[in-house]
Amino acid sequence: MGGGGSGGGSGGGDSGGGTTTPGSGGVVNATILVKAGETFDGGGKRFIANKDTLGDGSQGEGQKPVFKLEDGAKLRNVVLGAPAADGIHTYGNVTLENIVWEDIGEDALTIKKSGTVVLNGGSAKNGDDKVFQINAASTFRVSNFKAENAGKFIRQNGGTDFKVDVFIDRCDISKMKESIFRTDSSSSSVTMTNTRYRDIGKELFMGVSSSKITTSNNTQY
Ligand code: ADA
Ligand code: CA
Ligand code: CA
Repeated sequence: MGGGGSGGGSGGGDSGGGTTTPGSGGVVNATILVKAGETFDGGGKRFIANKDTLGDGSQGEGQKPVFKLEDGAKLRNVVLGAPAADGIHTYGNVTLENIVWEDIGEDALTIKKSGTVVLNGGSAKNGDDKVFQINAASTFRVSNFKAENAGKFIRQNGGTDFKVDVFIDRCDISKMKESIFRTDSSSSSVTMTNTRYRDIGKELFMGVSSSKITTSNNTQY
């Protein structure tokens, strides 16, 4: 696959999200760019990175993303199979719906440029370190998402002091070796609501000022 713009697969289901249909989106040889304001609906198909051109999904930095989302882009109904290289990169205000990472690559998604990133629905598992990586001041809203077996669910890039506001709602987060959200920034905040969590190795929120933590109706199981 290469460069393919809007549209994507048209597999069944359509609006409503939450479902995936079998089928292959193919091996992605070049990052799929979803341009400003466009929507890419993967129709529940599985997209796999070409390990030679994008990356093998190891912990090597500098791998390329399978999807690059510009400001105003939307990505829906996508399964990322292994290898997932550097996953998904976002640049600005981006909406994602029903995204499944079957085996997290270097990381699953990176916020590369400031904006509000909204991810609703899907799952991610088996990462060596981060699930979500935040490299620019931003608001990140993740809901109805299940994450299992990684180092941390969300990491603001180490040593940075920009402000990130994280909202976690109706998620299921388990087997994180370190934490749910880790930051080195005293201005960053986290709000976690209606979420189930289990087996979080160190602290739920590492480095977050206590005055910047809001929690309600969460359950440890
Ligand atoms: C590590 C690395 C950063 C950046 C980040 C990422 O934290 O130190 O420079 O590459 O991973 O975006 O994956
Ligand atoms: Ca990394
Ligand atoms: Ca990365």
